Amino acid sequence: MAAENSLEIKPQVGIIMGSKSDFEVMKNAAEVLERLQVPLEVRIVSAHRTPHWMMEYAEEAEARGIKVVIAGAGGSAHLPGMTASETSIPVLGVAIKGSILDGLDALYSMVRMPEGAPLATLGIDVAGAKNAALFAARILSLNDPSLARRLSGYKDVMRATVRYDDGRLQEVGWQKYDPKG
Ligand code: AIR
Repeated sequence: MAAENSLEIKPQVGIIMGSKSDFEVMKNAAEVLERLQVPLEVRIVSAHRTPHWMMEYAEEAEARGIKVVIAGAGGSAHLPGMTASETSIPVLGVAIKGSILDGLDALYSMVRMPEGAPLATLGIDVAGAKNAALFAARILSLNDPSLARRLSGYKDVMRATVRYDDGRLQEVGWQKYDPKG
């Protein structure tokens, strides 16, 4: 049993979210990290519905080998900030748009952290979740040259995609161009 456990790959990034209703957005962060071969875990942790579990998660994350936490929440989004207050590892916040106020409520609650409790706020919804994953990978790549190479490959693909799109646009002309085609 012990040998089996020692072979387990420990997650380096913890993706947490306030509710299962955040999952469709936050899974984008998981997909980016998986593509970059960064070990991760995905958990539901609510600052308001399970405050003790949130504190436990934040307190224990570093000792479990987590190096960066990505925290997504909507509305009164206290999860990212409270997690950042309880741990010393970097916490990246993702504001979930939700059905009202366009996610500005969550965004403001993250960017208005008081001095002394830093929380990196990446943005709203899918772009925020993906950029949080890329940012987490950049942090980890400082001590992981092969991850740095994979990140560079990710950028190469992104650049090639834009050049391909522009090539198609020039080929067919803007009058006939169908961006979904
Ligand atoms: N939330 C959950 N616990 C505390 C907060 N702030 C957030 C979730 C979700 C929103 O409340 O992150 O974005 C709505 O949650 P639900 O479960 O009602 O869909």
